[in-house]
Parts: sequence; structure tokens; C-alpha cells
Amino acid sequence: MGRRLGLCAVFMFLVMIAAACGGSSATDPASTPADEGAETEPTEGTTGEFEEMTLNLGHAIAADETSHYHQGALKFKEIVEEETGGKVTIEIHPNSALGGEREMIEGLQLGTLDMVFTSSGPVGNFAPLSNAFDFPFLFRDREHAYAVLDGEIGAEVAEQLEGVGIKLLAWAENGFRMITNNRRAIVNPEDMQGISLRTMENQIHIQAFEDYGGNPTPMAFNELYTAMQQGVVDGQENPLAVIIPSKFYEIQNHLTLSSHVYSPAPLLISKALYDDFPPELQDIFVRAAEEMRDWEREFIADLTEQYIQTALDEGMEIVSEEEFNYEAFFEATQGVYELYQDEYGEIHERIWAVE
Ligand code: EAX
Repeated sequence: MGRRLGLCAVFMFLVMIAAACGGSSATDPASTPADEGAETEPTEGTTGEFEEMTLNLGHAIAADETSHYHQGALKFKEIVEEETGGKVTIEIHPNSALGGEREMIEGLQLGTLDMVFTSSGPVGNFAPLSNAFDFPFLFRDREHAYAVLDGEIGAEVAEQLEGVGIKLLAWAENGFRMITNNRRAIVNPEDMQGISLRTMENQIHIQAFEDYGGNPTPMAFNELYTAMQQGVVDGQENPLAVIIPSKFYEIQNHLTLSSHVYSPAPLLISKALYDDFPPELQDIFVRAAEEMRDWEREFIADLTEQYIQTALDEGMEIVSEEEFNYEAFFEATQGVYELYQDEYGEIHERIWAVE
């Protein structure tokens, strides 16, 4: 891991040098010669009063045809490049190529990365209000989550992020998180006893899995596959849209359809970069992000049955939603709500009041 970290540090240093040499992105457009004669006319309705630029967008998941982040990023790229007549190019970097999610979000603040499509998990380290969304069994269903995220409460978290140099373009979806492990079927909280479970770098998740009796191990996503392969952790928890494209079925044999946390996936951009955009370009980016958000949510819904079938075909033993002891886990979750009552009690009351 030390070697990988060393290489990553070298890459990020080189990226910072490139950014410091000017240009409005980690990839300086001046160093990306436009194709000769590739006249790019902005689509009608835009004055095109912004420079040609290439923006780098990072995410943590494989560049797979069933990967929600990658297909969502491609959809966003398609819309922005069309709406700007090709004057803006989005370069997508999947598979944590630009670092872990927390590292990439830091890159937005440093100006070494332009955009990141991430889980909300690490976001609470930058905007604590975002942690309110990461509590177990908080949202009744996806429609309830959308109503909260796309409404005033989602906007309040976005405002807190702007205060630390991060512009949220839209709340897309990571999905309802499920538990996988190599030790046993997880039906009741007691089944978590002694299981070393990787969690995101998120204090709410760490506390919740301690309350369930597990041994939570926070870790960046890009370290997870190797950690499970080497037995450093017994299991992890993620939405099916992460578990299947990441091929976790190769090294995990138990899957519980727990839906214990709903994970939003914000599309974020460096606020300093966004603030430099003329209003019409800002509008293009927000509209493209919202269109992608709606498309990506449907993309996941349409693939859910296929994800489960793939898990079965690949030999995973599945505890169904009906077999999972929701009541017992919900009861065990009350501790984390009580522990954080002062910080998040009020916003949770508002979230539960949203129809
Ligand atoms: O954003 O770290 C995680 O488990 C996230 O859900 C994953 O990176 C997708």
C-alpha cells in the first residue's frame, strides 16, 4: 500500500504543478491542442462567451456498463459537451484513479481536481450537516429520499459545502446499502458479532456497526477489494450498484439485502472553478447535473433485479429483504440516534415530516 500511496502522491504533485501553471482545470486546455479545423459552434441560445476547457471528473467505481457512477458521468459529459458545442470537454477518471473519495473532495478545495461523483459517506468530513443523511433506516423509501435531497434540506447541506469551497450540482444516487461478508449469513444483529466490517470514513456508520456488535474498520473504497481478498476485513456494506460492478462476488460469499442506509451520491465541482463560469455556463452545468440525476436514479432502479440475479449466478448466498430482521436492527440503531440527538435530532424530525 505504501508504494501505491507514494505513486499517488507523485501523481497528485504533478497535477498540482500543472494546475499552478494556469488553465481552468487540472488538465490545462492550452496543453490539449484542439483538433485542426474542429470548429466548435456553441448550441443555439448560448453566446459561447467562455473559453475552451477540459475538466477532470473523478469517481471510485469501475468503468463498467452497469456502473451507476460511470454511466451517470458519461450522461453528464454528453449533455455538457452538446450544450456547449464541444467547447467544454469532461474527462472521466473511474476506479479511484485520482485517489479515494475523501482525497478527491479535498482536491476540489485545493484546485487540483475539477469534479467528483462520490458517495455522501466522506462528505460529512467537509460539511457535518451531510452526516444527517447517513443514519440507518432514516428514509422510508427512495421517493422520500428524493423529496428530502431535492428540497430545502438538501439545499441546506449544499450551502454548507459552498462555505468550504465545494459546489454541489445535484444529489444523484448511490443507493440502499447491503451487507456482504465471508463469515456467515447476517439475519440478526447478533450475527454481526466478531465480524470485521469495512465502513466508509463516516462516524455515523462506524458507531452504528459497533452498536450492532460488529468490528467496524473505516477505509477508503480503493483499498477495499484488496483488504477483503487478504482477509484484512471479513466484509463490507455498499449498494448493489457498487457490489456488482466491483465484482465483490469474487471474494464475498454472503449477501444480505438489508437496505440499512440510503446513500446519496452528490455530483460536486470546485466552487472556485464554478464561480469563474459565466451565468449561462453555470446554468448548463446545473441543468446537466439534474438531468443526469434523474436518469441515473432510473438506471439503478432498472438494474436492481439484474444485480441480484448476477449475485445469485456468481454463487452468493442471499438473505432476502423478508428474511432480514429489520425490527431487531432498527431497535439496535436507536443508540446512534440518541448519541447524536443534539447535532441531528432537529433535522431528522424535519426529514421524517417530509411526505
Ligand atoms: O461511492 O466508499 C464507499 O463504500 C462508497 O459507497 C463507494 O465508494 C461508492
